[in-house]
Amino acid sequence: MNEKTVDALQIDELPLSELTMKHFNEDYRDRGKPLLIQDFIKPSVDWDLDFLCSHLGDDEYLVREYGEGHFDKPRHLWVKYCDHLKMTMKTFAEHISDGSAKKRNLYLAQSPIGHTDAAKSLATEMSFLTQELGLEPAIPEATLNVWIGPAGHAEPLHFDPGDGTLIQLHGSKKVILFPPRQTANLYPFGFYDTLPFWVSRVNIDNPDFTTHPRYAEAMKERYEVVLTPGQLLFIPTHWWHEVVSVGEGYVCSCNHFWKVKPYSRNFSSSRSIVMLLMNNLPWHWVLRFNRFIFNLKNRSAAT
Ligand SMILES: O=C(O)CCC(=O)C(=O)O
Repeated sequence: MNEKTVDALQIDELPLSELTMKHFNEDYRDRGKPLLIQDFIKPSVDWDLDFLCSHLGDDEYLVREYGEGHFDKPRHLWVKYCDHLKMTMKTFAEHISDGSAKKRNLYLAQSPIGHTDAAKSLATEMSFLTQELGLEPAIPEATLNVWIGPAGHAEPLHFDPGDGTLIQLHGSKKVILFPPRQTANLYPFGFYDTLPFWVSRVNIDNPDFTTHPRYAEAMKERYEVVLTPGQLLFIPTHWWHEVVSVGEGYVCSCNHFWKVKPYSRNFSSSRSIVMLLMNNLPWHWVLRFNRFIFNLKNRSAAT
């Protein structure tokens, strides 16, 4: 099935010393173009399990459980994204160490840690992003989120409603990206489908060109980059990305979501407009409306 190969395109890379607000705004943020900053932090602190347990050990985090064999099923046939469990960092670290996190495909994903000492150790770097590059949090409560998981885990292809910065803190991650103009060729789930409309039905690690023939077109604009500790990747809103933990052991990174500027970049596709609306309405309205439409759809499917 995986018979088509095309060389991946490269993301621009810059050392921190060459980055000014003007350069970043004009060449990357305003254009919605990804950028890798090579030496964003000096990795003097390794965010390994000891560091994570000593700083975050007793706090509870939401862990995604994909389950054994989930990734072997064709993605367009998935009936759920994953299950969610709550556990302390110490318990999660045990699952990593004894291999059960890999077996059960557990991923501690997008967990806010802004209030912790661990996050405070990145205060200088975060103030570079806000003061020197002019980034503003996507919503006032937006904070640093931690992502930790066993090597081999692939966080499926999706896009986000805000600009993102992903900082690598332990181990390496391969990020595969496609620009927003490839959205139709990536077969996103529909509105009120089994999976959210910001997730792709294509398993890009084993694509099925019979079911998803237009993916061959998207492959011509497939970008790939490997993030190593200390590096930062700027991922503009609506850029599709899959994030694969590579190497041995486990990986840890932090991300933050930022306001999209210029505002017009919020309108790069019909999907982005729906996402913008969702994020600007009170969340309980959105949930109530979603429940109403789901019930309506299920009722008409049953009759
Ligand atoms: O690190 C990951 O697994 C996913 C990160 C991500 O999706 C993001 O930074 O937007």
